[in-house]
Amino acid sequence: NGTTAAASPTTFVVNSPNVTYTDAEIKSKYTYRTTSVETDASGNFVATPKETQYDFKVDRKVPKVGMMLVGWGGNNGTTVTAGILANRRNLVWETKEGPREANYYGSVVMASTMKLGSDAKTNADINIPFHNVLPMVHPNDLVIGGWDISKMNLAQAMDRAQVLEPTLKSLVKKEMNEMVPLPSIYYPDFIAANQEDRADNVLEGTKACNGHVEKLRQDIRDFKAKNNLDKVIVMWTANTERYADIIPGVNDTADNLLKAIEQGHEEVSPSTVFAVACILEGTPFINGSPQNTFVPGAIQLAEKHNAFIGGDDFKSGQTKMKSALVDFLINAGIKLTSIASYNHLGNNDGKNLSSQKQFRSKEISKSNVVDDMVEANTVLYKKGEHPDHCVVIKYMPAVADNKRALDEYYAEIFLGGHQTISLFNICEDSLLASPLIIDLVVIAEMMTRIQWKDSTSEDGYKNFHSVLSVLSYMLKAPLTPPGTPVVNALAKQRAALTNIFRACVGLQPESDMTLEHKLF
Ligand code: NAI
Ligand code: DG6
Repeated sequence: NGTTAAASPTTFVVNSPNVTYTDAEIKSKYTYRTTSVETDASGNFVATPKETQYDFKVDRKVPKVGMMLVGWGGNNGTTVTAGILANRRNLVWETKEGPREANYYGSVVMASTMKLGSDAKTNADINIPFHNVLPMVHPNDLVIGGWDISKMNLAQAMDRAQVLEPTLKSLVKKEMNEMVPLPSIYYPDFIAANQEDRADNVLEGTKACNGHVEKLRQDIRDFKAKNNLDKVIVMWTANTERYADIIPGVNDTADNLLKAIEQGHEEVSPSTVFAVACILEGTPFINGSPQNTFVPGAIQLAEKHNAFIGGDDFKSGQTKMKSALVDFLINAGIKLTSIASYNHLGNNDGKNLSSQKQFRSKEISKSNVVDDMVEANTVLYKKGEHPDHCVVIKYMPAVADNKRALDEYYAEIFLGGHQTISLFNICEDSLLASPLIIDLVVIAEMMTRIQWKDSTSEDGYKNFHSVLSVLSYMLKAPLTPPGTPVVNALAKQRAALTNIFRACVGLQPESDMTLEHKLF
């Protein structure tokens, strides 16, 4: 009857000859169906359905995972830490609106569901929590650590952030008092000069060097050993840096980048040094900020070492709305002609972004998010035609973490008419970013346990490509394997994620055809 079944069991098995389960693994045989298009002699397209057979293998053992945050003492770092502690302990706290309990709202992994299929008797949709599709780590079990150039313990840093309710803070304060960030690398030229007064926890040296790479690698190893971890994921949630210049011979290849670090070249940023340390250590590294951490040499180094990287820039509020709304407008055949995006915020991120070079990094990542959608609609847009798009960010200390984002979307509609849509989006920035940090860590870790092979080849199983573009949903400027397209449209990004996970258990992509409700 098409309605959603009331109660959905949270675990499932796939009953198919193409799927086998052992205690250690889930193996699936999967037919990937695409359409190959050629142009014939008269210039017409010829579309040919194509099938490729893949084998997927999922390691079922959920490891003990550490999450190390660069910028742990910042607003995101303290908020995600307090949030995980609150969830782990099922905390409830008083607010002026009544008691609130810990949750993972805003996390695709923890708070969204996926349609498994239709009830065999009633045809009602059966939905399961996304977290149950594959054997993923539970965020409550993450062991948290990290670095910061500020030596405040996490309880003081949480106060500095001004994000959480005092009642919640009092419940996690004792534990967070004991958490102190490791000293980090600080190359002042890469972040705003106005950040200098918090840099009291820094390693010696203001330029990249092998010593820094080795120290960060040792930090990861020590953290792993001390907490008896199987795996660590590192995430950059530190200040937005300026872009690094791409210089031939310096950061254009893996070897040149390593040489540039050894020689202390000034165009190697702290975030790139972290990335290199993680790659060499075989630790997945994700960049939550907009700068070009992954210079070509860093990507090549990751490929060489078969290490996982992902980025860039958490897609939390305004840009998430944009990548959904623009997709809707253009797919509805409405010709978007301009987007004016304005923000003001008063947290330390806003303070850092009040400096022109750091703002420029953010401006780039916030501006490119509509390109693929515009390019795909050749009916509305001529080749090279693009909507005007302007991004403004202002620092307004009084509003602290409660970022304001105002957007005007201006579009051309039927017969020369116009549609203007205005959005006013107010949200605590770090409460939106924290669940994304969790999703990025959980999904990146899951990807380290998925392997594939071409069923028709003699080659054995291998990893997904080093650049984890499957993380795109959570990121404003998704990094993709060199030479592959960037997908910004939010619905497509989610579909890629859910359908790849479905393929790993031998399920077809989620189809919204619902023929069972149309053909009878
Ligand atoms: P924040 O300024 O509160 O925290 C950043 C922390 O990084 C600070 O504690 C700072 O001391 C530390 N830091 C700076 N350089 C460092 C280094 N080299 N090593 C270690 N620590 C270092 O900023 P917030 O709000 O936590 O945001 C963090 C990053 O995430 C920013 O780049 C921001 O643009 C980005 N972001 C935030 C989003 C959000 O919704 N909150 C969304 C998208 C991106
Ligand atoms: C002002 O835009 C500050 C930024 O750090 C953003 O708040 C952050 O990048 C989130 O951006 P968005 O566009 O996803 O809300």
